[in-house]
Amino acid sequence: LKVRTFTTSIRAQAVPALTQDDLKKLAADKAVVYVKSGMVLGLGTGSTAAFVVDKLGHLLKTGQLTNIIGIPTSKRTEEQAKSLNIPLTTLDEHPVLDLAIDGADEVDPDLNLVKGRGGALLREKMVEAASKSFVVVADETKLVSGLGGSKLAMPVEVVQFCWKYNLIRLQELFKEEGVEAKLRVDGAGKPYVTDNFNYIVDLYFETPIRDGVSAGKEIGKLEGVVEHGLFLDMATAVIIAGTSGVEVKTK
Ligand code: ABF
Repeated sequence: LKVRTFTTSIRAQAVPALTQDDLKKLAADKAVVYVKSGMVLGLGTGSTAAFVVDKLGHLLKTGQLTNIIGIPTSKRTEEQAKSLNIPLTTLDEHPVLDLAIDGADEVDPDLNLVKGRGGALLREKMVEAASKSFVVVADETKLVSGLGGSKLAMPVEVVQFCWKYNLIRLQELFKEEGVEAKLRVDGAGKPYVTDNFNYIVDLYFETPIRDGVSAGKEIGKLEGVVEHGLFLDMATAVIIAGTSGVEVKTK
C-alpha cells in the first residue's frame, strides 16, 4: 500500500491567520473539483461536508454544474440540500454512486478513518461503500498516527434494546486498549437517537486500536450492533487543509 501526497501551498504573505472554518472551506473547494455534471453524488454530514454541499448548491445555481443528483447521509444534510435545490435520490433508486464526499473525525497514515461523531455513521457507511470513489475532506486536526488516537469518541451504533448489555460487551472487547464506553446523550441528558432510531455507544481509547480490521470484525459480530465508525480501506482520496497548504493524499 502506498499513499501519495500532493501539496498546494497557501502563500503566506498578507494572508490573515486561517480559522478552522477557513481550512474546512479550502478542503471543500478542492473537493468540488472532483464533481462533474451528471454525477450521482453522496452528500456527507458534518461541518466540513456542509461547506461542500453549500458549494454544490452554488455551482448548480450558477449553471457551472448540471444534472447532478445527491444521496444525503443524514436528515440534516437532506434538509440542507433541499434548501439549496439540489435534486435528491436514494440508494434504492441509484445503488451505485459516482462519488461521495464527506468529512471524518480521524485519518490515519493509510487513509483509514474514524467517522460518526456527528451521529450519521450508518447512512454514511452505506452511501460511501456504494460509491465508486470516496473523497474525504478534513482539516489537519483530524490526522492521527493510529485510529482511536485522538482520545475522542469512536462511535458504535446499537439498537436501543438492552443497549447497556452491548456497552459492556464493547468495553470487554477493548479492555487491553483501556477503553471507556459511554452512551451518547443529547443536550438535555437524554440518550441521543440516530436518524435510524438507534443509540450510540462512544468508545474512548487510552491507546490507539492495534488492529483496526480485526477490531471492526469483532465489533460487527456483536448482535445488536448496527454499525461502527471504523471506515477501513474506503477512502480513495483525503483532502487535508492545513495552515501551510492543502494536501491531497491518494492510494
Ligand atoms: C461526518 O461529520 C462524520 O462522519 C464525522 O463524524 C463528522 C466530521 O465533522 P466535522 O467536519 O464537523 O468535523 O463527516
